Amino acid sequence: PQTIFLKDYAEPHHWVDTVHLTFKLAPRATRVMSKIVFKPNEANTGDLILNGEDLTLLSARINGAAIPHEQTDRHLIVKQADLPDGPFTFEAEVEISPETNTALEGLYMSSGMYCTQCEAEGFRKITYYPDRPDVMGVFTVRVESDLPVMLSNGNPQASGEGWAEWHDPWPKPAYLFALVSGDLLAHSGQFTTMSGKTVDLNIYVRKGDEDKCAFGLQALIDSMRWDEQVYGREYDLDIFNIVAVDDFNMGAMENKGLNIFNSSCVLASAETSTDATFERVEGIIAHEYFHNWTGNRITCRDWFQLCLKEGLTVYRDQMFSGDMRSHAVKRIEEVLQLRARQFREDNGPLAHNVRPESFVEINNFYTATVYEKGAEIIGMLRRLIGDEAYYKGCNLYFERHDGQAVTIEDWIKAFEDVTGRDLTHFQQWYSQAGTPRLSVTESWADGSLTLTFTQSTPPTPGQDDKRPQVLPIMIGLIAPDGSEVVPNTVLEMTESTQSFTFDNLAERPVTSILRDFSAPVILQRDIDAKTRAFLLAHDTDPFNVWEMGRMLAKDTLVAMITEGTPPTTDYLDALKTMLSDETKDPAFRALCLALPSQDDIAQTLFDAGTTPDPMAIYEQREELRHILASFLQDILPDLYDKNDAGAFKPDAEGSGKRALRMAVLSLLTLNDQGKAAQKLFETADNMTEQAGALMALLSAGIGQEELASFYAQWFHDRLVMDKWFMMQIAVAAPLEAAHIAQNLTHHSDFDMKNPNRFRAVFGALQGNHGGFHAPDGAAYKLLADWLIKLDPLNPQTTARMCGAFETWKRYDADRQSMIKDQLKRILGTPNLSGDTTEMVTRILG
Ligand code: HT7
Ligand code: ZN
Repeated sequence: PQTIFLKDYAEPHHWVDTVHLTFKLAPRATRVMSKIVFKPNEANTGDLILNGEDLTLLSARINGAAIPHEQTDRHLIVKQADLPDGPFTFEAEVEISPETNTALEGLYMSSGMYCTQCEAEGFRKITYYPDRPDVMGVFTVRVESDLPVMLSNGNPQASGEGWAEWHDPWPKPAYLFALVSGDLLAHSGQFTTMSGKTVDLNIYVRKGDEDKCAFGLQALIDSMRWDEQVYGREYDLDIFNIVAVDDFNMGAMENKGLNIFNSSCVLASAETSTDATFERVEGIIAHEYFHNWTGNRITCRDWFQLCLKEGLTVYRDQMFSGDMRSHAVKRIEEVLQLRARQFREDNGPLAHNVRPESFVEINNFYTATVYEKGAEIIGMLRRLIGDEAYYKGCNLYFERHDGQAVTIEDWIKAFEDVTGRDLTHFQQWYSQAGTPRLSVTESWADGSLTLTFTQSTPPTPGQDDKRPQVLPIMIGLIAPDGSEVVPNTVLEMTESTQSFTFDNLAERPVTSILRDFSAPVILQRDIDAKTRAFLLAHDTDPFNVWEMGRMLAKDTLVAMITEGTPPTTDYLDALKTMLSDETKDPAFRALCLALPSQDDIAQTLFDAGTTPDPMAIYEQREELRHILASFLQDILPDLYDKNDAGAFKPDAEGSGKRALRMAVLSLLTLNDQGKAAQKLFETADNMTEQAGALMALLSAGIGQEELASFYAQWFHDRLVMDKWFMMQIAVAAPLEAAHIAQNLTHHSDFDMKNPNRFRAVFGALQGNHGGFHAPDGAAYKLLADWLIKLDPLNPQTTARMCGAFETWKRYDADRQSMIKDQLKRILGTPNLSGDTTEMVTRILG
């Protein structure tokens, strides 16, 4: 496989005007007829280069005549000398086999339906085409099928028995092409846009799933309205279709007018879905819808610019979810996720720039860094320039680049133009990997407080020397009486070391630093117990209140693990006070009660220069759970009763109460031998509580009967069964996890070809830190065995799951050597895919 470099970008030799495609669908012999009008690119003339993989070419003509052409396993090339002058029409007929396409890229079949996934480079598995995002064409598609529903992008144009035609007036790159055909039912609605146009909305699902669409449809309507109200962006077709597909490598795909969703990210009902699922569905529907402007109308010039659409769209979906629910709670959840996924990536062998400079397989760069750090960059930009300039800049970007394929430079330029600022230094966030460490000291004299910040970023693979980043550090100052003397203030740090002074202060205030997590850094602050307790009680920034509690919990666990010190009353009392404070949102209190994950503790220990012992981490975290259960025993039953949300509604209020109730139940179960959890398991009318009760029981080492009855109740529902597989592995004791996972791979409902099921088992195994790092190395071996089996079928999912091994350098010599052995075994597998080869090679370093 070849490495592709950003610096080598060159425009294509040919642009596309129009594309006509006809699909005669058949499981093993689909015919695809294409008619493409090309025009030469006068700025870069040359051969006609078309991508194509796994295609059987039946015919190729230019302007109606057969043409001399070269064909390799990846291209069809027509020499410039053999091309007519000026525009020409290329026609081809190819045959493909969707039924045997297990990679789920291109045209494939899932549960009897035809569907496509073309991002990033899947269109080349459908027909010969310049499959690159800067080539945009107007598509007309005819589908011929035995199945009743036939969909493609854009607006429906005509249809008859066994055929349908679609026309998409908006020029688009091939990665946004989509086609679906199946025996599907639609859950339908309408939306009237800000200019009064009516848009038909449909969510297409398999029979039996039609009662799980209402929430998704409402989320779509809310997203459409929000994008009009907040960004002024209106939808631009007569119809917006969503299709739920069971076999899908990622969450969803924003194809123009025809979003395709992993069914786990669109279907939701109270009985079968947890609050977390409802929240995810709402967020992903919004994300894919928002791509219509940030990604589709304005797309990426090349795949190195992926963060241009993904970082911005994640930022937009985060803002939306904050507006729909609670900004404070959402921000804490975002940071938890960022630290768990992106910091982990940024501090290991897979660290890369938000805009990478090279790749072998672009699918390996749909990462937390591109998505989540990409979103953090947008948040920082907004904080630095202010809300008004942010929206002005966005509007300028939309106006200036509508219909274009652009770069990060184009995005930044819009903000330079509206603010008059030079954002060159800020733009370095896209080209420097690694998480900055930020430390701070304070000095106080004569009514002046000086904060001195120092930043440094550790080396990452291929980038030894790091420069200071531009950091918006939001702070607040609080007087000893608890009043805020300096409200939210953004300090703009650009140097390695920089001081900021606040004058005319009557008394020395307490500083609240990095409010709302205003920059994606690791804050290293020596903070004494008194200051921390003060901030816990008085900080007006909810993120920092949570953060103080988090630090207390982490320090407590680290001291238990490394020194055998029992928890201090500081921590226990603070937690009790917080939990009992009914002025605080239950969702927020639930987040305060949740202990840091084992993986988080392992990284914290490693950062502090200690080799983490996964067994000690597991045992001490369990010990702390027992200590909390006992210390809080007088308030737990009451908290449990008071947070009964009543009839299920998947809104912020109900889900917040249930989150607190389930977190409480998990501790309560350690005190009452599972009585409350068993009762709830039997009586719950919603999955949040049923699964919450089951998890509480399993986490306490009981609940096998309930696990069996859960199976008996839900074996027919594939999404609930994913939970059944996942839960028992996720909470298994370290020495049992690999064994349980292995047994489950023999279960008749285990299907390695279904990415959701594969992830339910092996995602849960790698997420069970103690179990994955059990001393015998059984989990390492089991995962490697299955990655080797999956790779020939589905390289994309295999490569992604290799990330389980990315933290190997944290651990002791024995574990390092066991992991390396498995990685080398994977790498030594004959015919290993390029995707997996690239990932394993990078992880090994
Ligand atoms: N833009 C979509 C990315 C995506 C994808 C990428 C590679 C392989 C399969 C895929 N399915 C979807 C999803 C998104 O970010 O909106
Ligand atoms: Zn996206």
